[in-house]
Amino acid sequence: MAAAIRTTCAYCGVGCGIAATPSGNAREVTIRGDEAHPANGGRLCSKGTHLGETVGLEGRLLHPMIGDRRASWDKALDLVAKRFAETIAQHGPDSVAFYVSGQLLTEDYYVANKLMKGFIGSANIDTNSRLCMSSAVAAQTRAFGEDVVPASYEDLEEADLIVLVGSNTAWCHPIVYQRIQAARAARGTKLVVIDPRRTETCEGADLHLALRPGSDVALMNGLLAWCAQEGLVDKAYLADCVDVPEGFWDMLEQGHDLWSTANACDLDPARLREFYELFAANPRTVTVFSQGINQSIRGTDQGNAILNLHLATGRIGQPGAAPFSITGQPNAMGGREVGGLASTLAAHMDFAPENVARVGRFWAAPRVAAKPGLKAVDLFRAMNEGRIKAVWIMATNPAVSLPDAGTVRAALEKCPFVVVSDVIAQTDTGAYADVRLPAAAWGEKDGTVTNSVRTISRQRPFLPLPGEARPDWWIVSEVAARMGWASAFAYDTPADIWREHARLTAYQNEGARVLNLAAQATLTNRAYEAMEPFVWGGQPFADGRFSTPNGRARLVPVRQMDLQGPLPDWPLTLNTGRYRDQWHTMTRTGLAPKLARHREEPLVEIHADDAVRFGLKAGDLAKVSTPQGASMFRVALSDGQRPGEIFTPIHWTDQISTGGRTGLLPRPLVDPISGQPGYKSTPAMLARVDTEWKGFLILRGETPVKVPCLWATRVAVPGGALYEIAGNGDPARIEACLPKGERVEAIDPARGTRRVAILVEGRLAGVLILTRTGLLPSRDWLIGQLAASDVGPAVLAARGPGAQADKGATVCVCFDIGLNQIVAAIRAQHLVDVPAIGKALGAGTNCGSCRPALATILNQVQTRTHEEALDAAE
Ligand SMILES: Nc1nc2c(c(=O)[nH]1)N[C@H]1C(S)=C(S)[C@@H](COP(=O)(O)OP(=O)(O)OC[C@H]3O[C@@H](n4cnc5c(=O)[nH]c(N)nc54)[C@H](O)[C@@H]3O)O[C@H]1N2
Ligand SMILES: Nc1nc2c(c(=O)[nH]1)N[C@H]1C(S)=C(S)[C@@H](COP(=O)(O)OP(=O)(O)OC[C@H]3O[C@@H](n4cnc5c(=O)[nH]c(N)nc54)[C@H](O)[C@@H]3O)O[C@H]1N2
Ligand code: SF4
Ligand SMILES: [Mo]
Repeated sequence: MAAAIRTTCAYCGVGCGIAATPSGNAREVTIRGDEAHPANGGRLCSKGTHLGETVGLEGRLLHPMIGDRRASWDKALDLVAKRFAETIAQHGPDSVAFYVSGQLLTEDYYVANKLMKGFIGSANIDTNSRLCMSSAVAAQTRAFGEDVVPASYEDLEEADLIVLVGSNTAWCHPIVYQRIQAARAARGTKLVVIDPRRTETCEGADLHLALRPGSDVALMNGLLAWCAQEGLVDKAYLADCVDVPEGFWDMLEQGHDLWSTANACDLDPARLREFYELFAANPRTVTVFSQGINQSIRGTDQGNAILNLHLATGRIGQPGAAPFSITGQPNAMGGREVGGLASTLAAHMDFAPENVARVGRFWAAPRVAAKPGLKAVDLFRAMNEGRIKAVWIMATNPAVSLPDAGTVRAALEKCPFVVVSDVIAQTDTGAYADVRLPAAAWGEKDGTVTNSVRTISRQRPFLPLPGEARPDWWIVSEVAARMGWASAFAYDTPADIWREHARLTAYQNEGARVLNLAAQATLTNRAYEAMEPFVWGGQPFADGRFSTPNGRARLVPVRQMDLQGPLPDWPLTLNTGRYRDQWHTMTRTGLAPKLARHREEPLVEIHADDAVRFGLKAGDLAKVSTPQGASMFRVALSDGQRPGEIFTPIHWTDQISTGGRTGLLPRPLVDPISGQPGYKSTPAMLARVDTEWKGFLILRGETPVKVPCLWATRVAVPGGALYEIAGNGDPARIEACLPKGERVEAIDPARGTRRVAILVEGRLAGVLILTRTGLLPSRDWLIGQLAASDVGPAVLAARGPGAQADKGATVCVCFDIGLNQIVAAIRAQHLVDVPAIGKALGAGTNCGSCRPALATILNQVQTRTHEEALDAAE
């Protein structure tokens, strides 16, 4: 076995260190947490743990493609350069655009930004970070004068109170959540969660405030008004370090008493008061916020409401006291550092004339963009209106992930020239590409990323580049050279780019910007190779000095906007977000059978009252519609939902389902300052979809099939794929999806049951199970038969010899433990806490991502047992 290579996780902004050991055998690799990495100290969540299952070549784009034809790199790059140059010559620099991603490395991002802003001369380069944290960027820039997150993970460990606002940390930043839980166990840190949904993050919290969606400004302003009244405002700090606009405190005097605030937020005043008192009692407060705050049409104001609170109480720049905008993607921060957003220029500089001149000098660039470019939603709108005539999309899947994705597809369809750089051959966005370029994937790419807390770490390659895949920085530099700028893009290694980026952050900085990587500017290639994770910016703002011209932070007056009530045709509000074990459009996590087990279908979660109201029950199919579009989901009842509000996941695409397409639904309304879409709140409607039959299809092998029926969703299983299906009319046509081989069947017309299996040399190649009225057998046993070598017609009974207990939905993916097993063990063995479940079953003892779920189950079983006991006593 080779030595372990230290790299960084492909997924979230926690930025965990990974030790990857290739076996030397094909693309096999053992993944472990890097014990020396400051983010995780060796821990990994379920997604990180199962990264090894996702590095195969299945589905990879391995060659440049022009249309559906394989092309040489030379041909493809020439074509891209030529079409961009022609478009610019004919229609000007603003007729072209790049749409990039927080999943690029800093070096890739730097080169793309330099090409667009310095050489093409337009700022039409925006990134999916626009959808993700641009409101936090805007809020921080307004308050601090620079986009700096003044927090560290250690702050979470030193805080006495942690407030999670609009953040499902247990699922989306699991290792941070584990660090919070460890701190709570060690020192009794209080935890408050502010989220309209009761998520697993709320499990065990001291307080969960299920506020009315969109009422966060009212809540934060109410708390600030109360702080002013109770003498909690740090007047000395304000006098020394913060500009307070005139009338700021007067604004808070009206309508911010406890009762008005509770009313605006639809909260119990007593619970709200509890929060206020926790805040008063614990000056060491960290407020973590993410998409519940950012993804709103008032996201920037919501961010500033939180920053105001921390500035006014002096809870910033001190150990254990910070506002903490936590980032989503692995390199969202690196992208912000190089300036990859259309609203910034480079290296934390904006478009002020002196910055444009400075960056122009540094790059020796002919025509640096002098004004901000189009932000993501506007960029695709401009494309739809014919104003963007050539676009290059890198490492993002906008046909799925932008709001009103149907219109985005229309725009891509209209755009005369679309280039897509991706690692995967078939994506919903790639379907619109004139040219597809094969990029190096995680495990192959080489460079740096910055996590949520400004820690820069290396991503190192441990696998060879497959096929003709190339790093993104190389692809962009080659196009730049072909457009006539070879000398400005003559990079041999990512280290060359890194040094140039570091030099730019330091160039005539003179303390104007916290981001200053001067020490990195002369790094040798060897030192770059060996780079240890390091933090830039230290403890920002510890000295009370900020990046504004006068060095003082600013309180920003923000007001709660009126919230729209339900509309007659759209009586519900749609909230959207993530599942624990899937990543965005599933191009990577979708390959891992274990990760598919946690949620096998896209669900619409609704409150029981709404189920009654719309005539739905758990397991039904339902159509969710909004003014933008409609898609189908499986109904799940959840008492964690507020009545009137429904939730769907963002992960499903056309590649893996016929429904579950959340991207079609959100409206393309954005925050007026940041341009970030309000994904968390769209007026919606719900209706049951009846089908004549339902069932599932299991197929050996990896090649996806399109199942011709109303509902079909696919997940990877060991050795093949499982499709959940439902539809109308004659189901016989579904058999076309089965492979060739020996056919065995059992058809029961009375019950409308149809079971067909295909055997090839004693092995199961495919099986179709359908029913009109009956129950469906357990999928687990049949999936297990894909590995068996002596399968006969008895397979159609769909169960093995002896009684088979149904494990229930998978909770612990590491040890494959299902809900029913856990409930049974809790009851039979009188288990009282999560460690006891771990002892009995192993569940939760590896990556720990399911521990919040185990706590929820325990709680439910215990209360139920309690209720049953009460019933019995009556
Ligand atoms: N498993 C997993 N982890 C991920 C990702 C993934 O795809 N899968 N993606 C990564 C990325 S890029 C990102 S950006 C992060 C996102 O991480 P999070 O922000 O934690 O995730 P979301 O599920 O988008 O939304 C968070 C919560 O905001 C709540 N919310 C909705 N409306 C409101 C409101 O008005 N007020 C408040 N206070 N809360 C509200 C929602 O109910 C939801 O529970 O996750 C990262 N981590
Ligand atoms: N309704 C709704 N929509 C949302 C959100 C929401 O909460 N609700 N959240 C938004 C947020 S926060 C985000 S971050 C976005 C995410 O949305 P996207 O960025 O569209 O999602 P991904 O699936 O991560 O897309 C990444 C693509 O890049 C490819 N890729 C991976 N690595 C590389 C690489 O190294 N090079 C290249 N060239 N390609 C690579 C992958 O195969 C994949 O196709 O979704 C946004 N959309
Ligand atoms: S928390 Fe999980 S997904 Fe995020 S970086 Fe760490 S291991 Fe990766
Ligand atoms: Mo994100």
